[in-house]
Amino acid sequence: MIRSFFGAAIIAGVSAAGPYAPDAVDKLAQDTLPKLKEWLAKNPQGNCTVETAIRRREWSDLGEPERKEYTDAVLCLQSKPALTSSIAPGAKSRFDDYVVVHIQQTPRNHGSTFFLPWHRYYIWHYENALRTECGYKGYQPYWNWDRYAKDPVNSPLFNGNEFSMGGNGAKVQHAGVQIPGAPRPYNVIPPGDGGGCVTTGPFRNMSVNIGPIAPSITVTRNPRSDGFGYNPRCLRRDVNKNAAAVTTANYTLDLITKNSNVYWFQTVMEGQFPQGKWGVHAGGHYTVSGDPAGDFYVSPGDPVFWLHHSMIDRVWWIWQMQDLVKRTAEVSMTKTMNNMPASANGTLDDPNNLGILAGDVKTRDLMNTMGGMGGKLCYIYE
Ligand SMILES: *[C@@H]1O[C@H](CO)[C@@H](O)[C@H](O)[C@H]1NC(C)=O
Ligand SMILES: *[C@@H]1O[C@H](CO)[C@@H](O)[C@H](O)[C@H]1NC(C)=O
Ligand SMILES: *[C@@H]1O[C@H](CO)[C@@H](O)[C@H](O)[C@H]1NC(C)=O
Ligand SMILES: *[C@@H]1O[C@H](CO)[C@@H](O)[C@H](O)[C@H]1NC(C)=O
Ligand SMILES: [Cu+2]
Repeated sequence: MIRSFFGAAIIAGVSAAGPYAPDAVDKLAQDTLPKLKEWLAKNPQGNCTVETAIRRREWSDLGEPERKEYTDAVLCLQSKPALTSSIAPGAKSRFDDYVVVHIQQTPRNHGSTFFLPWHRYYIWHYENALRTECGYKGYQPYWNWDRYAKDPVNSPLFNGNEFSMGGNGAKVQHAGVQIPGAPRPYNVIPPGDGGGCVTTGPFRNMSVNIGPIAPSITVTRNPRSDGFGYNPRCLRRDVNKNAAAVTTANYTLDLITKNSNVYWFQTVMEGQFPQGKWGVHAGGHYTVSGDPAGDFYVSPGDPVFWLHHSMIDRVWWIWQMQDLVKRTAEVSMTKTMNNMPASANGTLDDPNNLGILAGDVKTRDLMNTMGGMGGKLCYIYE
């Protein structure tokens, strides 16, 4: 039996995938967990302690049956009727509802104060839907990019077996991903060996229903200009190690340890395209690529999105643990993407909502995974 670095036993699954030795970011998380305990001793959060907190686990640390329970729950969400069809006639399922909300709020929640807290709320709500509406007993898994970066196509995430998140797309000729504003040679992520429909794994039959809006490959246009019309098509991917190359642990470790304020932490994470730096955020999205994963607006419509953004949230959590007093109270940037149109600086009192799915939660209440939202947030990453 192998023990994970937070001491919880991992019994199943390890033999199928690895085991993966802890990387430098895992070690940093492990080494700084005592700071979280210290902070909690001074700032008790009711019943939420490191011992009672939910544990979000890495994909291949889940046993194969647990991975299947997760993908079954996602398929279940894709089979339940949508709540948003009055806004988006193309939305056909509860899964699509989340895509609708992301599309509506893309310009507000990226390159703005809301990027990290809003996505924290969004993931928590989705995890909760899987549990309460689809009987899922586990928690949201994350994708530790480093584990698979060298060979993502053959990884437990994308190898296409029934315990994966689905395979690569069929090979089609395409030009790779254009990175706007980046200098050569960083203006294009060279293509991988996919680009077509995913034909293996749990999501081989899934229908992508809304969008595209800003596709990175050629896709039939949506009948409506807002992307909310019905446009059923296959899930397409171009699992791409060229993009994954900027998500290895050394990039993530630098991101966490070399950026001591949230402005730079978030800026480096989201990418500095004019400097030719894609960042781990774009790097992870374009490791999947295709449609809808490569579409800035519609990306949550590829089920892998949720594992990627959980890693984004985990990296924020690890960064916050380095200086909890300061970093659970620190926001920066304005309320609009790249401050366009110009807007006021964000504050801890600004509201975040999930459209018709869930109401306002102040940014302040999303800063702390241990007792935030009146105790509803209580999780760590293992
Ligand atoms: C703590 O208490 C709240 C409110 O009673 C409850 O919703 C939550 O599930 C509890 N959390 C834990 C970790 O026991
Ligand atoms: C996909 O559809 C085929 C044909 O209807 C069916 O036999 C198969 O079980 C489905 N697989 C999944 C993973 O949904
Ligand atoms: C990370 O390691 C790779 C491979 O050794 C190297 O090419 C890259 O420059 C490193 N990145 C950083 C940010 O250190
Ligand atoms: C907004 O934040 C920037 C950067 O921290 C700061 O320079 C500026 O003074 C702030 N503006 C207002 C109106 O507070
Ligand atoms: Cu993202």
